[in-house]
Amino acid sequence: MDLELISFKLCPFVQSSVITLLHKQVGYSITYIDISDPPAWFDEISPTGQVPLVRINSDSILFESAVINEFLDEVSGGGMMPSEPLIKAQNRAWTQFCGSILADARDLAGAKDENSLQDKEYDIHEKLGRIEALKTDEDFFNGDEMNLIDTLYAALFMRLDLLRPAVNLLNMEQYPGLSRWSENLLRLDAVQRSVVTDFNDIYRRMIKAQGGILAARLP
Ligand SMILES: N[C@@H](CCC(=O)N[C@@H](CS)C(=O)NCC(=O)O)C(=O)O
Repeated sequence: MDLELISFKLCPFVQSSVITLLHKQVGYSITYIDISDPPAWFDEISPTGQVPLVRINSDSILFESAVINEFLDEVSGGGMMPSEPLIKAQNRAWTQFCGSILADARDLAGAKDENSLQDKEYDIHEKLGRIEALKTDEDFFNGDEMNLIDTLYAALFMRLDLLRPAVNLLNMEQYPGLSRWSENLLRLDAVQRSVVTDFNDIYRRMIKAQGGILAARLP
């Protein structure tokens, strides 16, 4: 099967698909676009105007990262989703929840005044607290193996880590379970190789370009 991942270098949802592909050792090619100025061919094939998008055998299109990731897992032998229906459904729900934290983190990074910044910090802490409450001592979300849900949290944790000099959201005292989970994920080869080599710089520059409060605080 020929897989082409349409990507934007800073997108956490794309990153979750790349982690899945690397972890499952599935061959793929990657095409980067600028999502703020997408090419005409992308608008033609993308139902939502969003990345990630996967083009399969040059003709079929899949969109929505969670759907893409389940497909990638299934066609490569499975194993990254719990088999029990309730746990599987809960994994899907908490994966979507991660998407809402990523949206908060994006808004936080662009916040132009202290009130908006504090509101977003509050929202993020509220959500991190909920996941901390259900995190077990296991290395990853479901146990000792990385599952699909972990791939999006890995992208979130990478961003929270990069924001740390400006705002320390994920700290060991407040979130011991999440902090250990983050460390376990960020040291994985598939996670480290899931972004372009100059990702940290590009991410920092994107925040600086927004000119918000965090831009001033980031070194
Ligand atoms: N629910 C989507 C979210 C994807 C998403 O938000 N992608 C962003 C980039 S990180 C995007 O393409 N934004 C462009 C837009 O919304 O117009 C998924 O999981 O694939």
